[in-house]
Amino acid sequence: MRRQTLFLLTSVLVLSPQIWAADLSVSDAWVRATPPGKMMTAAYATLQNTSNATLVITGVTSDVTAHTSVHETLTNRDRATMRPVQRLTLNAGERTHLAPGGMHIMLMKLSEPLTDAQSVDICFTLENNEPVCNEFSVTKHRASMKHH
Ligand SMILES: [Cu+2]
Repeated sequence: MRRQTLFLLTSVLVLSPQIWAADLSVSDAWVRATPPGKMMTAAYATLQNTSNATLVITGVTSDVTAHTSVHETLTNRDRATMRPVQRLTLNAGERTHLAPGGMHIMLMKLSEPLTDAQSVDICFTLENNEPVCNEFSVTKHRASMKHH
């Protein structure tokens, strides 16, 4: 990183404490192991905005595929379809669940299957904030997850 860039970053930190104080807490983070023959899967977690300001998630990235996005599930006449969520807004203190059948993180075009005991790094891109990254455990069944 160049000296000028570092100086700019430092200035932003000093001048905008209200923006940088915003925080996203990610818990119960897990990824479903890929079913046989499938090179896609979904990740789930509980998200909480632990700050006093509104947080907006504008994207999501992972270390296993460039094709990572937040999806919501819509049910229309008994047919479930998924569509990307461009902006996920969490009000101060608000908690939301990414869970099977609802909102989830979609991991597509994987280059290798994901199996039990692996983990995936997933980062949430936040508006006006640094990304928040978390380790997601790969598991076949949610029940086998260890709570900590
Ligand atoms: Cu999806």
